[in-house]
Amino acid sequence: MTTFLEPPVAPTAPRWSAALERVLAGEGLALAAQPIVDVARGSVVGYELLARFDGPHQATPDVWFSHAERLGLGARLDAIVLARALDLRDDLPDDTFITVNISPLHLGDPALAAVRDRHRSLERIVLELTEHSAVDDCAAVARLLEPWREAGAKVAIDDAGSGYAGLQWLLALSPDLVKLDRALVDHLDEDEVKSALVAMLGGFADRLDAWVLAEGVERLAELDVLAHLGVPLAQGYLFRRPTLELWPTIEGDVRRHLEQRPARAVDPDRVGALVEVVRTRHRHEPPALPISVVVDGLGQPIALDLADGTWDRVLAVRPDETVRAVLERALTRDAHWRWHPVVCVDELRRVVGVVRLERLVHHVIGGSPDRPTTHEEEV
Ligand code: G
Ligand code: MN
Repeated sequence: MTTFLEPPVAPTAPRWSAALERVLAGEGLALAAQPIVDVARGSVVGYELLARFDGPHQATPDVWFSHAERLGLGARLDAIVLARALDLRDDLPDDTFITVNISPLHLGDPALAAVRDRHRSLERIVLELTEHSAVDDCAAVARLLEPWREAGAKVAIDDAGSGYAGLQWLLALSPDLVKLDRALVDHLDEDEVKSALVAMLGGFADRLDAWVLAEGVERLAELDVLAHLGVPLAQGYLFRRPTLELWPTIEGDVRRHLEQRPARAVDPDRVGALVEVVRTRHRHEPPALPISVVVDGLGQPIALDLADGTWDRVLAVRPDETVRAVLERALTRDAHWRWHPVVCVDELRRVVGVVRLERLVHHVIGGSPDRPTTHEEEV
């Protein structure tokens, strides 16, 4: 695939410097949004925000960004896009996030740091690290990310599996989200090598505790293979093209296709069968008795709120882990919290419920504790 990242040097070259200064002053820049879809549920869980320019010349966003870079304005351009994204966050639908593209080379730039420091928290913001030239020093990028992570931002590696974002990046940056390059997704239903690579990257992401997002999904056949491989998130023209409309929903026929897939059966030997639904609450809300889970803006667990008013750490488990394996993990915890419930989370690490230790023990020794009725039953 050829992209024209090099600025054209025709004698009629538009006055990029003036055009960019206008954008940096806040004019002629708009953010388009493209939905990010939870493959298992068919719901929108987030939006990638993409810069769109209306300037004196018909140039694609890539060309704008490369001219900005050439003129030393790249970080300021990333900064104004991020600032706009943060303004839009106030109207973001519940339990969704936004992703913004940022060059890793700009993370330490004062223009970007200023935007970061103007906000109390960067919760619900995912920084997509996009780089079209090889960045050798992954460790330096990881250090630059620290203040962003401390402020609550999550990190995505864009174009994973392409030549630029290899396994080394994933290891060094330990991202929250791995965005599979479009080229890997394109016709993967007809290409065993691509689907094997996606499965491999999925396994790798699991180890890093990251979620995988497949980009550039254009065909239902691709979506079905991705779902079969357990890829939790997807994005692409199939669902919706980027649009200036906030906040875009997905095409009705694709949503129906996702909703009509049969629900997975509950295996009695997996912890999913022992989950009890409990109240979740945000940090500032009052506790709910006897137990509740404190969650962040994405519904991911921060702490377990115990009946005696104390908070504790969370041991997060997935519904498809075996009861025995979870019990073993739970019992390796320090004595003070060994017997506390574990928190069951879905593919996006959102709270599904809790599992009490006594239920796990009962199951393993063959007793029959009261069966919860809150889990998904096969229909
Ligand atoms: O690398 P990054 O993911 O940031 O690229 C985003 C670009 O990809 C946007 O300009 C968007 O318009 C484009 N895009 C989004 N979905 C699709 C798709 O399904 N197919 C193709 N070819 N391009 C897409
Ligand atoms: Mn991107």
